[in-house]
Amino acid sequence: MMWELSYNRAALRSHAAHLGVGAFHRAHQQGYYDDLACAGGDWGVVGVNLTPPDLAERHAAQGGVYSVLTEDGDGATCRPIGTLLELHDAASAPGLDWAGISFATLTITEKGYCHHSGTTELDPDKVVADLATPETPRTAIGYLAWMLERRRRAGQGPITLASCDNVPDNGVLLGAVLTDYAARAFPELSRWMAQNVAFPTSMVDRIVPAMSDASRARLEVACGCADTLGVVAEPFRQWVIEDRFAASRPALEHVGVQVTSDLASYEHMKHRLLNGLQSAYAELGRLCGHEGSHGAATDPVLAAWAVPFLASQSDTLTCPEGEDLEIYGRTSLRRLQNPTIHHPLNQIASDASFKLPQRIGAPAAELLARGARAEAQAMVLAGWALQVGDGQVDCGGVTVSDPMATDLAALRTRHGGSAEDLARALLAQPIWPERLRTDPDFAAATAHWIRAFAAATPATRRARIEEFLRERMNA
Ligand code: CS2
Repeated sequence: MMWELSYNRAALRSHAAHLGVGAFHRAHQQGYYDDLACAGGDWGVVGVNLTPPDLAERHAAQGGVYSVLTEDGDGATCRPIGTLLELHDAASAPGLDWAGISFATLTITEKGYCHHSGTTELDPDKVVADLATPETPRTAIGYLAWMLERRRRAGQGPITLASCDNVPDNGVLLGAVLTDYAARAFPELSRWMAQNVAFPTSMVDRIVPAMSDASRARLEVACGCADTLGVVAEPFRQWVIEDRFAASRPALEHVGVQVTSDLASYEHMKHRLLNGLQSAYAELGRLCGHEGSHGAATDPVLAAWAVPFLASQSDTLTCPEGEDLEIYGRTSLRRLQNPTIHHPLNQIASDASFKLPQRIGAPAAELLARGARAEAQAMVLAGWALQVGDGQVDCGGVTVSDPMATDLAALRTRHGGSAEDLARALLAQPIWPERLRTDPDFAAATAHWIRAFAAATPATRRARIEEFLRERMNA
């Protein structure tokens, strides 16, 4: 079958680029570009993927068009997407000409920034190979620097690079690591960048689990043909971007993207409520025997636990314009309860050392600083302490991976005999905010929950969480 688009794909132009064409990008940003094309715009996207799987062949095989199936308990909608004009893998990407591109977005995951987690500092050890041969880069940071250097040498104009990953101040982080890398790789680039590159911060949101055989089968029934690029996602979507651009850009505000000068409040709300709850369920849910976020979010004990957790996370937030934190929290829980979205907890638990600092660590530190207890956050970090470095494959066939797994698992082995020592050793890691590293009461609360969860079965762990909820109600 041929996909039917309501616009002429041949009339689109490659003005935009995206680095990291995973399931998320295909289900999220591409939908906005496609909406623009449906409304008569001509912005198409050049996709670049530096890491496997190689998708260029699949993209070519189906003429560049694929489907997005959105589902929840109320029904399903399948739509074709035609705005991903080109797709380049690591082999062809370094030779790509970015001359016509004025706006580029990135979803390269939290660890893709080659930084020290919890900071905006480049970790030079992660770019050693790229710095040795900066014209054949392998990392996203090395790749962007090489594209900018070629742009500078060719006298081409300014460009906007918008990070869309779940890291705090993602535009600031991208600008900082890229400028540092550029200064080491190309003598004149960082000065040129200061005049010619804008790094808006942005917040993107849609739950898009990695595709499984089951979701691929549902997608293919819905779109009526084989589709190796298609994705299944929840219906909810949001994109908020800071009003900071260096060059021409798509009129995203015409298709529901919020362009604002107050990005931080949206970003914190999303990281701490939606992502915070996902990560909390990744740790506590696995301890209670769940494999996916739907199972955890519909477990009555864990659903009830979300209420005090979200309330304490909300206490650290400034409500963004047009939002309501209570409704946002309730909606977040409902989104995780979507029966059609099978999001393995092991997928969410992956790279926790790059996710938990902003999702759990920062709000916990802020609560402690104002004299509150942060007990729900200590429970999550206790769950992390007990499972970090496990790499078990029993949850939905997905393995947990984390760049710090080996070091953290070694700490776990060394301090496994004492909950206090383990809590102190893990909380002393530089990924956490200062306050968390030094607060004896938080370490004691974390140790308490490590003990409570350690020698227990999923059922008794649930019972301990239930007890915690009862005590809170009676307090
Ligand atoms: C998830 C996110 O795996 C994870 O880290 O928490 O991918 C989450 O589903 C998205 O941020 C939702 O927008």
